[in-house]
Amino acid sequence: MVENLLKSLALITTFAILFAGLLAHGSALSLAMTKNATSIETQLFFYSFSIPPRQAWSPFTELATGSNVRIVFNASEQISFFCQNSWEYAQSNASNWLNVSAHWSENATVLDRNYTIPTTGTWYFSLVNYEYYSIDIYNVTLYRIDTYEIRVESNKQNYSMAEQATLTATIQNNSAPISSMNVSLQVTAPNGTTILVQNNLTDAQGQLIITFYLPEQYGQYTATAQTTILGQTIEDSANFTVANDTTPPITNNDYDGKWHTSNFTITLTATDNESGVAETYYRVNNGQTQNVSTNDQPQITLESANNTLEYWSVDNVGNEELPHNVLTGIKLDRTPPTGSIFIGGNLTYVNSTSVILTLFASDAVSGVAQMHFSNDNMTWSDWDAFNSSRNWSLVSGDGPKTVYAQFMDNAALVSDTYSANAMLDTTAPVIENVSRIPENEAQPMQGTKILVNATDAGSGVKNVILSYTMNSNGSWFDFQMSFNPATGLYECSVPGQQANTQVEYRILVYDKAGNKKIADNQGQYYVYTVVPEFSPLQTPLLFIMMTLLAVVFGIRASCKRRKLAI
Ligand SMILES: [Ca+2]
Ligand SMILES: [Ca+2]
Repeated sequence: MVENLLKSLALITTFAILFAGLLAHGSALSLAMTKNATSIETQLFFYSFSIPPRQAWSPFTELATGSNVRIVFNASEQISFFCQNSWEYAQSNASNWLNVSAHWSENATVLDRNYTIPTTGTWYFSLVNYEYYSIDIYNVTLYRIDTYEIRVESNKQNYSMAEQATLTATIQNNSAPISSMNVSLQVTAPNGTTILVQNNLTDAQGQLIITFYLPEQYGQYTATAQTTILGQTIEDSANFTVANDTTPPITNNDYDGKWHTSNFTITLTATDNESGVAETYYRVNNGQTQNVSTNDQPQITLESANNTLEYWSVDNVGNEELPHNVLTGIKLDRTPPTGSIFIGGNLTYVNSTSVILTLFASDAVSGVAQMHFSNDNMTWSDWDAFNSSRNWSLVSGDGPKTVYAQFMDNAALVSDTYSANAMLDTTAPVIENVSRIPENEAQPMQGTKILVNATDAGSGVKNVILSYTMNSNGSWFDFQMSFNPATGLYECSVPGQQANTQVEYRILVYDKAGNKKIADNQGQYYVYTVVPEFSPLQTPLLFIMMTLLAVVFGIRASCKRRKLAI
């Protein structure tokens, strides 16, 4: 009953407490644990009330991104159940609550939380009391936590004698912008004397930059920057050296001397034992001068057998490596070779599994180095030195054959696969039905037609030759037989011969793969003879007639001679 009454009372007693507690502004300091940073808490508001409101709001507070705030909530007595109480913070548009809240369920009298502001803006802090517990006193305090940090740097780690040096001191605060703050800069020389003391205000970014000339004294110098914030002194120091250095750096490269097949980096490594390396410079193929700090290590991107790299380093006091190093013959080839393959001189048919391959390949950058072959595009011969021809064995068995070739360049890039096709035909043609017209003897000067049926199932008949000789005199005449589509036979005529001539002939058939078949009547040749001009019975009669004619003409002649003599 009492609780409900209190809740009702609280519900209608929503406190508008904006700006309440503002008068409680103040500063609480906490000692920095580190030398170059300190945290300082500034109280932004304080509010105290005895009956918990439904909702309590803080005043507007401008906070930067990354600002740290701390909220401390005190109750006058320990309470066991505060889980419905919630602190939240929101941007100036209070309806746009961020999903950041601290629900308190601790059995304690103090809630102490730190938050980091996510976005720059004007912020409220609000207590929402859902349960309306009656506690004698609530105290709510909001602090901003300023973390100041100081840093000093020299523009170089190593200077040469009497060089101009630049020191930069920077103060940062992650909870509020820096306004001008006083910074003391001091430099101690190697012999312990103080050579510079400057007290100046920083700019709005918290920076103080001092440029001065170093004395002629080798060794290590120390720069110290110091500032005091609300009684807290923070400082930072940095060392730099004035080096006794007359020796330039030495720069080495890691190129392996080999062909590379993709763009690659040559790493330059420089050493300087005195003041240290300030920068390494280089020029690729006589191009623009570049440096490793800005442009990274040199890249070789031009396909060539002779890229060049000129490189050198400079140390921290300006000694330059002279003469510059020049690396030549840097090899890059990204392009595989191209080529072609032919079986024989581009044969369509072959009559043996042993063939000669004819090869062409080119590679513009590193050159063709090797080749290998395959009958099935899976199992490959060993790599051999490239040659324009090579003996090769096809897979046995008549039929279509393919030979595959690949070529490798000197950078070990392998070409596409090239191939050549040929028909393997190891089977000789077939000869049937050698015949002639007339079938038996020929008359003197009568031509004789020879006919033959020649076929080849593999590559086909290329040509059919009739070869004949007369009277076994050792001289053979060859005639190309022509195909007669009407009869399906090859035919050729032997010219007419003199009487009593004996003609021997044979037929040779070649297929397109070069296989030969001879039909020669089992080595006996085909034979026909030319009959005599007259029959044997007519011959004696002819002789008698000729003799009689001779006698008659002989008598008449002697008579004439006799008359002349008279
Ligand atoms: Ca040096
Ligand atoms: Ca190539």
